[in-house]
Amino acid sequence: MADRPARPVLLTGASGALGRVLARTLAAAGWSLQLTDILPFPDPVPAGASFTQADLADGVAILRLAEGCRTILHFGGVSVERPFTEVFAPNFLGLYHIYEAARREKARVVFASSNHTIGFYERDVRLDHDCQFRPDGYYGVSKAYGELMGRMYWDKHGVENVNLRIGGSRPKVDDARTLSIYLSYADLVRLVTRATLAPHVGTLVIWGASNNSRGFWGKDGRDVIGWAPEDSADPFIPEQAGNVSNSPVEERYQGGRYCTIGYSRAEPSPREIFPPR
Ligand code: 15L
Repeated sequence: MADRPARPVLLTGASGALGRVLARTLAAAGWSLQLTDILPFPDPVPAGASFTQADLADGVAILRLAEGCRTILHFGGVSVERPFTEVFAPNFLGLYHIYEAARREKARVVFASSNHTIGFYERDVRLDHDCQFRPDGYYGVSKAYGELMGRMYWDKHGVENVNLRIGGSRPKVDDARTLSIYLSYADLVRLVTRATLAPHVGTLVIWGASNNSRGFWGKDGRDVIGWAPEDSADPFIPEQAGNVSNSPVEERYQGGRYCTIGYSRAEPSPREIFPPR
């Protein structure tokens, strides 16, 4: 199998933390990249790439940027919990623009979804990819909607998509929760590479986590793309296992701190109203 796509790849969110990692490493691997973000690109634009500043809410701009691309790596939009009115244009309207562009170009979408689609599951529950959504805020709802949009565009229009339910992809394991959700940058790059190059994917959900013994997540579509994580948060267990907050809500749920933002229940919720299968 080829180690790089035959056609250009559109990367949204190129100026964000994960976008910058992907831009640098995929360009170094010889990929032809069309980079975009609402913010300027903070690094020198790598060889083989071009950068265009654009707003995901501008559908015409997104259609133009996607012209000739056979893959859209959609890492753009709001990436943390924010009020609904701030999430709406980039993550709901923008996602629709991405899928319309993919439909027109017959492109595959690789979507940076999030663990916040299922953030209100307790931490001792092991989830498979077909569990029900339990988003922990408007951001999580926007990512669940993005996955559902992928389901619909595959069934209705044959637009392939791989939904990466990313845990915590950051340079360091910085607390106890991250021991369960950590995705190293190297595992992320290999995951995006496989999701792009695999010959047929249909519509898939894959947990974006390294090989963490304390992980929350089980079955998913990784075998279809031939990806397995190689790194692990485990070496950081002695250093980080005791690094917890003093919030019972944060420590109870997989989504951690996001669950506490705007939380207004007086009593803890009963366990497993929606038991996982
Ligand atoms: C996410 O989805 C965010 O994009 C990232 O910034 C982290 O907050 C991560 O989740 C997390 O759950 O730690």
